[in-house]
Amino acid sequence: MERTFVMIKPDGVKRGLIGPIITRFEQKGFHLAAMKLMRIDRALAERHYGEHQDRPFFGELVDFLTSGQVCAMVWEGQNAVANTRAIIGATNPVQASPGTIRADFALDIASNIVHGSDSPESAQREIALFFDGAPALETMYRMTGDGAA
Ligand code: YYY
Ligand code: MG
Repeated sequence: MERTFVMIKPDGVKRGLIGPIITRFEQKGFHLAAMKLMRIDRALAERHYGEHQDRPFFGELVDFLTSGQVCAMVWEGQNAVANTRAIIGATNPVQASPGTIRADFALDIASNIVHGSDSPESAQREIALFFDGAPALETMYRMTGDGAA
């Protein structure tokens, strides 16, 4: 059993797409282990996307991620990291296959609705960043609305 970190970005939350996105992971057979609606600060956004800090789009990426609430989630199941990335689709929605979240819900690479960890190591790092350590093994639904806009 593997765990991965998925985050619905501010565009997905604002457009009311939390439900349809969660449905896709549930339909595939994954188990929602943790969920938190939250507003993140620049420090957390910068740490989360630390690998991209030298890329030209980094500043805009951090602006975007801190522009509204995000829905942070932990999903678990077989090959959760790779399977989740497949459901999410290619980074650029133009290249994403029909039926993936990014192909079906997004137009632009900068606002591509959802994030998914790219490896088990990234998943572990990101879960720790967003959930203050690994969530309890039992299902934990926590809708806090921290710092709601
Ligand atoms: O893992 P994934 O989200 O598919 O792509 P990354 O290469 O890790 O980039 C993270 C994030 O950065 C991407 O989801 C959108 C944004 N981005 C961008 O705005 N412009 C690019 N040319 C590449 C990525
Ligand atoms: Mg990535």
